[in-house]
Amino acid sequence: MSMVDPDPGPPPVGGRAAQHIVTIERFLADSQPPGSTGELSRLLDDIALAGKLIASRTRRAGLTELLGKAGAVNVQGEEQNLLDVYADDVMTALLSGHGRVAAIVSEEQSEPVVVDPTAPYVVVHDPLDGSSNIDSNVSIGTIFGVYRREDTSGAPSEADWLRPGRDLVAAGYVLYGTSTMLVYSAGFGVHAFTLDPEVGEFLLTWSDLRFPDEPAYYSLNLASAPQWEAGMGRFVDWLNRPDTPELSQRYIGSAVADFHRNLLHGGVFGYPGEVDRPEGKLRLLYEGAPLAYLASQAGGRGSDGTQDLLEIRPTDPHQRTPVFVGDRFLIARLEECLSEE
Ligand code: P6P
Repeated sequence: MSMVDPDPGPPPVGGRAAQHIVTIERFLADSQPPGSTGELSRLLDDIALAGKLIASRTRRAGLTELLGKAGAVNVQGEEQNLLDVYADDVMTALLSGHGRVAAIVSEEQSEPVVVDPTAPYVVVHDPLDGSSNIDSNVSIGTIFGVYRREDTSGAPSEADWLRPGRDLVAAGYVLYGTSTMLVYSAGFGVHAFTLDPEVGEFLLTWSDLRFPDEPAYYSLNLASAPQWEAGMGRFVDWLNRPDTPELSQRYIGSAVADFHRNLLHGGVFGYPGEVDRPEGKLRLLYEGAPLAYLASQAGGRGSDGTQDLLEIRPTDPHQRTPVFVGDRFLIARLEECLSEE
């Protein structure tokens, strides 16, 4: 077997570069809390396999029929890409049939899908966030969150998935970019793995990732500024003052990619509410809350502009919310700007 040299390069300011070759399966097995059944680890292994399969197709999207549109429109009213449908199908297939997942809430499914009614977990996910960028070869990602059911005696119900993000037992994303990375937390820090396509393994690249103390970026679509409330203007003005942290503006239009860059190098990502869309665009359950969970595990925060995203209990699986995730100092300043009259 060729000696895999995952050469993670220098760790970002807030992480520890891997010193040994560790697969995600081994890392999950070794980091299980005492008394664990191993079911959550195996569920996360299933998601890692789904990420490998989706990565394989995403890498070739430009060369196969998958680049096109599926011809359908999802519950969001967004035209589905073939890759959206493929990613959703793969996640459903790999999360079914093992007695681990009772129900799946997906951006691509109008209703939650009941899988194994007496199983202990519920998975919420956006199978391919940022898919509108597929044809321009921009990084896109799968975002997921895992809840442990409090009562498995009956069939899964909305009490199992309409949960605040503080109830998550794990969350993460798979980023399909220049390399494929899986970043997750199960409540004990944030850890990043890079897929080595030659051996088909996610290898530990950085452990205990934390937002650097000094942020470098802010990610806002300034073209939408005329649609924002006045407080957002005060925040952007504050960001650009000479006596505040000198940040660069980077906005990819793919939340996972923006979040990932800010996690490694410091910063904040935001999708504010707008005049004609005060609830914003991103979904609370399977986009905002998982990213806020990761942010909180990495020393940052998630907010809707007024409160911690992890405290909001959704009333609908596809509920939208303004989303701000990243550096806790920048988010505190943003909340101040939005609260000023
Ligand atoms: P806009 C991608 O469609 C997405 O859901 C997020 O990944 C991304 O941050 C946002 O929408 C981009 O939206 O309106 O700026 O193009």
